[in-house]
Amino acid sequence: MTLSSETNHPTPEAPGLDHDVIVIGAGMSGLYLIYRLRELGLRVRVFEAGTGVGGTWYWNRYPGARFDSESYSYGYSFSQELLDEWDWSEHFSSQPEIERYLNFVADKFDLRRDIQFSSRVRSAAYDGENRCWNIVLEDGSRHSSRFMITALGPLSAPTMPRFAGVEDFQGRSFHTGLWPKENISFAGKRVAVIGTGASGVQAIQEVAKTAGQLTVFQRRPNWCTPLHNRPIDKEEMARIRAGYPELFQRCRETAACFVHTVDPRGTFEVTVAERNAFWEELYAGPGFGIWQGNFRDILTDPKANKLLSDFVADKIRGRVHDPDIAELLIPRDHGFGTRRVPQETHYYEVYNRPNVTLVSMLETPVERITRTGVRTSGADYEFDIIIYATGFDAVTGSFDRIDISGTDGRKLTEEWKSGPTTFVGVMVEGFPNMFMVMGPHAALGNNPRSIEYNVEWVRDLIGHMSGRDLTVAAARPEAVEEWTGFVRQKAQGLLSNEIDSWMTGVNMNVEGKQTRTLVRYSGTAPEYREWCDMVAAKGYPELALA
Ligand code: N01
Repeated sequence: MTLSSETNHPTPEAPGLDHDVIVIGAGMSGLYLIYRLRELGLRVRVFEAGTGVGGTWYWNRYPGARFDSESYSYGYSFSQELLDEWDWSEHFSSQPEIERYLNFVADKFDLRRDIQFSSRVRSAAYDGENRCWNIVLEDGSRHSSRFMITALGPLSAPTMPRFAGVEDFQGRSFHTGLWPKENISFAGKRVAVIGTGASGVQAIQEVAKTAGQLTVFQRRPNWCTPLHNRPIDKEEMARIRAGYPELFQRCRETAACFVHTVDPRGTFEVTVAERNAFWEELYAGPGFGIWQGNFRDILTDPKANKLLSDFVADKIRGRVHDPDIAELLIPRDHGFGTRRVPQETHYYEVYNRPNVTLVSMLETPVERITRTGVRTSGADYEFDIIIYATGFDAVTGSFDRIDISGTDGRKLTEEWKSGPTTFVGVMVEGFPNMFMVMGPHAALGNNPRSIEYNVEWVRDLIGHMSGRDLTVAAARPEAVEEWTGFVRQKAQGLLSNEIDSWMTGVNMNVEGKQTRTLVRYSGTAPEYREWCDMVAAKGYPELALA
């Protein structure tokens, strides 16, 4: 056991290994891991596929990309200095500002020296004899470490639709999640957007402003509600800064770490007038209030959910001039909030513009992409630019894209074939010394709040091992079973778990992901933390430590 000169903390011996910890990904999780693991005096190496930090906020630089969480609730909370130094310019900041923020963090804490950019991990294999992970990058280089931590992000494996002819298109085409750094002009161009999830909605409302002609290809519509973004001036920022302790405390108490608090009343416990007044207030309020701060039963009681859906449907009808288009934009296959609610700014009004056309792929499916555009069962369309806002192979997809093998060569993709099983979303049985931040079955939501918790939990576990000369941590099968059972139990009764979406592991564009699986933990974040805190307090009996 050696002592780190910087911190006087013991470090786990890793003779002959290149690093103590290899982290995959330099997004919000990876950056914070460097900061916290350095406290243990560990030699950390982060491999990042991109050329810069930011993860999601590095790749998703499509027009209109911005926060759907209040900016100040999304930043890191761990450093008072950082909170004091950084000013947010909008309640829901845009991608360029978020990327600037994450670069500011990387510079402030000198994190870059532990990151190797343009380095995509191809494979990772556990070596039981030497108690280490062997990692191979796309360039063929090999790297070993005692621990491997995945900081891949739940939405980082973009997926293209399985349309014939995608390669044939002679114009320019982009996926929202792989947007280039160069400025793309839409002025006077014929532009298609395929997909109307949160990314598509943000892109559509922005592209419509300048495109010569914008054609939106929508399969299943989503329930979108107004973001109500506005700038933050110096005085308001000072008030926000003064309120940070209360803000982060509130985020610790809410189910999904957002600032919005569920109303304890039931939908049918109030009068019709009270209910409608409350919903009007929420619809006029910022962010996810109408989703995360509504009556307690709107996401569990089908009748309550139907009433709210009808309320939002009427809002859509009131905003779209052409009644036929309005009806096309109203979801029929799922209730409000049972899929992720896209946040919008004049999105529905886009369809009142003369330069915008909506094509329902439910009525006229896309048959193929052609050299000049898109062919549906109804017509041929010509485009200069096609934007694929077709989403991600979520949660487990980024793991599937790396060849990860554990004890006895067990493949992670095989283990998770019919859905992931984990221990507290951080460990997988048969994959010792591999820890996941924001992996399947961790508490998703307002992610940075969960990232900070997850990272600190992993840091504490490694610290616990270091202090006791332990070099292997493996999740016990019975602990995985118990946690997975809890995840299953918490999924019961939530309407969103009865709907196909990335949140239920469905992606029609990915082989083997056509049926719903339990990829997500649906309990509350406080319950999640209570469980994890207990594990740590008891000294990790759920793990085999050696
Ligand atoms: O992806 P999505 P996203 N043929 O999967 C359509 C986060 N996010 O990138 O619904 C035809 O939601 C698909 O149609 P359908 C957020 O958590 C956050 O928009 O399957 N259509 C759908 O309309 C979000 O939930 C922020 O019928 C096809 C769309 O493409 C998550 O990322 C911003 C198709 C995909 O929607 C994912 O959002 C943006 C096909 N073959 C995103 N394949 C912020 O916080 C796909 N589609 C700001």
